Amino acid sequence: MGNEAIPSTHPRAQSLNIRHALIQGVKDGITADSGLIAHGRGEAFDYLLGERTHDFAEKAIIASAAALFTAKHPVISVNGNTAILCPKEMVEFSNMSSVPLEINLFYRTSGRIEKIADVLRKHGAKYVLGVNEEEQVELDGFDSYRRIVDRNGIEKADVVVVPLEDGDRTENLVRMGKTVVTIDLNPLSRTSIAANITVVDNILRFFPLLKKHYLSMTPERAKKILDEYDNKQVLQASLEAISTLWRDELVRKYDLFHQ
Ligand code: PTJ
Repeated sequence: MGNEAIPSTHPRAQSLNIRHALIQGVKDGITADSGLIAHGRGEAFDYLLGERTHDFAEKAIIASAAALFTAKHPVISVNGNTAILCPKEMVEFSNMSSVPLEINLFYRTSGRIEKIADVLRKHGAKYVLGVNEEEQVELDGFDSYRRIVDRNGIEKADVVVVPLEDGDRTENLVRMGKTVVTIDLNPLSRTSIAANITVVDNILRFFPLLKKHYLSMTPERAKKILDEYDNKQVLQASLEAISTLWRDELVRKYDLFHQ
């Protein structure tokens, strides 16, 4: 990720370079143009969260590792933003855990599916679903193109990871009895509230931590973690962090709010 206009010394160089990687993703037909707006919303929440993984997010990541570890048919849904933001780390996790990656798009076109599949394969992905039309089925109750899924992936999955979602799908998947893990920086989104496990963190920081916790999982530990996990508590903690973090930071940095 890099853009010649952005000096490496710029205090927000990394964040700006990520924007440019997504802009390039749109130019290359990988990311949806709306993906840039979705990213902007995510950036705003990340800013409010101090751009770091909080304890409540790590708790949710540990629960995600436990859910994937104990699942019979886990799957990770991939869209045009994740394909640009974290292809290396996502593929590394998928290959290591044998959890397949299924391309499932809101703004679905066959061209975008092929291009995203190319990105994943270039990074060495062994398990890519959602590309073979003969394996596609349509789920009931979904109005968007997200209804088109792979029979070996989302259709039969018991645990589905849905990063950067757009709403109705999570509610439907949960209604179907599937466990949904989402990664969404906005704890107030419909997806965040409907999911069984909500990781309020940047997808950029998610997969390395998921890998670490997955590697140290055991069946007994996974069961205990899932029995004790409370997603409402995680969402509450994230809202508290958003409302207190910046007040504290601003007081310290700029002496604001002091009379
Ligand atoms: O590639 P497609 O066609 O499947 O389309 C994908 C997008 C992202 C365009 C589509 O799913 C969409 O419109 O999503 P929304 O409704 O804008 O929701 C995206 C959510 O992801 C928002 O709640 C954002 O706050 C959040 N988000 C954005 N960037 C990140 C993020 N969460 C975690 N990490 C991020 N980097």
